[in-house]
Amino acid sequence: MKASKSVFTRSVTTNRSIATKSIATKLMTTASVGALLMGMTAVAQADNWRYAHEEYEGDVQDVFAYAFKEHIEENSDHTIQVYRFGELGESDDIMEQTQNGILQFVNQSPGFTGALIPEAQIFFIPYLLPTDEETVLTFFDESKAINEMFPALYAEQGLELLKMYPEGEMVITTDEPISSPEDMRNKKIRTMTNPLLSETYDAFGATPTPLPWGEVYGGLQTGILDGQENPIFWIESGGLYEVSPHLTFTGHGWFTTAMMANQDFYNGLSEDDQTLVQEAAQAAYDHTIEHIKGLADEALESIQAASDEVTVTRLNEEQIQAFRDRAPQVEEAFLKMTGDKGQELLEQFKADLEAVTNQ
Ligand code: 6CS
Repeated sequence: MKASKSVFTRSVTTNRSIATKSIATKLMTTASVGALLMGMTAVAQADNWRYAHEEYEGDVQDVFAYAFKEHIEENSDHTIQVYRFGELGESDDIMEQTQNGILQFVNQSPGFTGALIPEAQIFFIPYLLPTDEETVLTFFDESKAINEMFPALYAEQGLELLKMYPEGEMVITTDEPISSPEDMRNKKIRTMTNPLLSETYDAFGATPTPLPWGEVYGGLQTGILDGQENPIFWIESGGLYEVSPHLTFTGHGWFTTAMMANQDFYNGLSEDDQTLVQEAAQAAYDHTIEHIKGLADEALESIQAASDEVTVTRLNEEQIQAFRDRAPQVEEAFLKMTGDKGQELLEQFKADLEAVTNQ
């Protein structure tokens, strides 16, 4: 058992709790959340910081958030209140609350931020990142594109980017086994809500269907959707295998996420507190990277133990090539959407990848 799991208890979410969370999410508007939190501000101390993320108890973003909280609280008098998925709305809601200064910290994935910061869609160019975990982790640690160029892009939206990190390799789940772009024809595949991911699934031969997370389980259950993509730990945690049981490892990308602060809040901190926040983000990152090692294998074992219906297809090189052949058109679409800035980022991204691949 991983150290992180013994510290932060993990719970598997049931269908019913997902449905309940989804309904609660719909009922809770950004305005009502704002009013609720503003009310709390009146009684809360200035050093009680609010931090929302997109996942459930024990999931990767939750592990990061609690490690961040632990570091802040052990090294200062400040406290952190963590809000999980659904408590304050969908991913776009918590981003809006952070930009408005209602929340101090947020974890939002480029899958959603791509609509706000087009360059963040770079993670959805298929086959850009390798599948080898060690290489990917070194890339995130050392990449100039990640650690120097992205902070400037987030700053344009009033956000202080603190960390970007991978959560796991993307796996496609569908209602029947697939092994080629032809098998994807007419399949309505849910994507996170950024335009480039729609281009990817279009290129893969499917019908992309962008939706917020709260709609996914129900969509698969009712047949409105035929499939989706996510890392294995989330396919287990969200119970997606129950309603979308055929898993395909295509090797086309990683689920990446980002943790950030409202920039006005961050700039208003004392130098000591800025250092504390940076150190807490680094400690949370180190802890989370250890947590994700082996997580996918462990989650896949749990899925296979829980369901006889599940099939797992690992595409061979030739089958992967059929999908990889469709990547250039997505890269072109990325460049069209992002212009010179996107081009510069992509060039640096590729140079950084080459540097870690040749190590
Ligand atoms: O597919 C999604 O929308 C969700 N997937 C993960 C792994 N985290 C949060 C995100 O909302």
